[in-house]
Amino acid sequence: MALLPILEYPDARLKRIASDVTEFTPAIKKLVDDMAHTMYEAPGIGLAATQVNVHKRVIVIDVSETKSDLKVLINPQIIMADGEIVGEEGCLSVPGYYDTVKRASHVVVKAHDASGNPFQLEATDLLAVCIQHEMDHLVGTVFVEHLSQLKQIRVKTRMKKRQREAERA
Ligand code: GNR
Ligand code: NI
Repeated sequence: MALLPILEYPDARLKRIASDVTEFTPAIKKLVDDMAHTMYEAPGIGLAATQVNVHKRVIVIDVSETKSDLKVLINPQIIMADGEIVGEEGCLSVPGYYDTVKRASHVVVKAHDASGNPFQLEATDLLAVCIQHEMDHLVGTVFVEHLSQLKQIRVKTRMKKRQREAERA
């Protein structure tokens, strides 16, 4: 299993739109394994393929306390969303920055697993938030893009400074 490098905002590659997975090949299974490993190692509660510069509609999520409930969502589609939840979010592509975002509090999503089997998942609270955060990545949206323009400029400035410092180190 490989640890995959995670793109950091405002990298232009985070804006790419992911394509549907059309064939459930061993390469897709390897991508899912590598993404799960990368998510657990980070550590994070979700990871979208876009974040590891693979522009396919693949998400891994594990919001369990014990990190023992991996969910793999390929070609996910939200078929129902209702309610509202305002919660603090973070993102592995925006390390060190957290802010509140408004999301649907209850979603039903249909997706395929790594073998191509279709399933539906009903989610509330943190899992619902995480699904929406990850699905945003697949269409090129990072959570900070839900914040005010002023905050987006501040986050960009902070991230660019961080990246310059990392280059010097
Ligand atoms: O690890 C993560 N934590 C998190 C917390 C609140 C809302 C969403 C998330 S997802 C994030 C990992 C990540 O960046 N996924 O894209
Ligand atoms: Ni994220």
